[in-house]
Amino acid sequence: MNRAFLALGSNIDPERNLPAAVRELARFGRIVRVSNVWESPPADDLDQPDFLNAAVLLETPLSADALWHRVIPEVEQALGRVRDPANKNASRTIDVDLSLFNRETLVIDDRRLPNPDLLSRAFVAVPLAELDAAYVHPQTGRTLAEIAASLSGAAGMRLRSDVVLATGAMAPTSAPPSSVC
Ligand code: PH2
Ligand code: MG
Ligand code: MG
Repeated sequence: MNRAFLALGSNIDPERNLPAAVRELARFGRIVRVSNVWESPPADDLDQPDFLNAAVLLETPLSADALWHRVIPEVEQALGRVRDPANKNASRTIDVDLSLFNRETLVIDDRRLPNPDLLSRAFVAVPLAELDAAYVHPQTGRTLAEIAASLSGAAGMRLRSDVVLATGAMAPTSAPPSSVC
C-alpha cells in the first residue's frame, strides 16, 4: 500500500467543497487521517476570496502517476472545477495537489515530489504537518512540524473548527500545534 499526502484548497463554496473532495478521494483508498481546516488570504493573485485549505492522508494501491493523471482530474471535475488557461491562479471549487508520496522523490511530467510548495507555503505545510508531524522531508532532512513552524505565513492562518472533514470511519485529528494557532 502507498501513502499519498494530498493538499486541498478551495475558495468557491469551500465549506461544502472540501468535505465533498474528501468523500470523492475515499473512493480510491482508505482515508487514514484528515487535517484541520485552515483559512488564509489568497497567495499570488490577491483579487479573489480567501481560501480554505486542508490535507488528507490516503492509503491506496494506486501509483503516484495514477493519482496525478486519473484520480485528481476526476475528483476536480466531479466538483465542477473549470480551468481557465489564461489564469492558472483563478478562484476554484477545488484544487487537489499530491504533495508527498511515501518517502519518495519523484518527477511526474513537470511536477516534483515532494511538492516544492510545501517548503514555502504555510497553507500547504501546516495541514500536512497535522497528518504526520514527524515525517522527514527527504530533501531537507527537516520534519513536517519543523517546516510548518518555520513558515512565517503560518501566523496568518485561521483555524476553521466549524468545518470538519472527518467522517465516522476516519481517524480524527488532534488539536493543532500551538505554534501555528
Ligand atoms: N492556491 C493557489 C494560489 N493561492 N492561496 C491560498 N491561501 N491557498 C491556496 O490553496 C492557494 C492560494 C494556487 O494553487
Ligand atoms: Mg495548488
Ligand atoms: Mg493543482
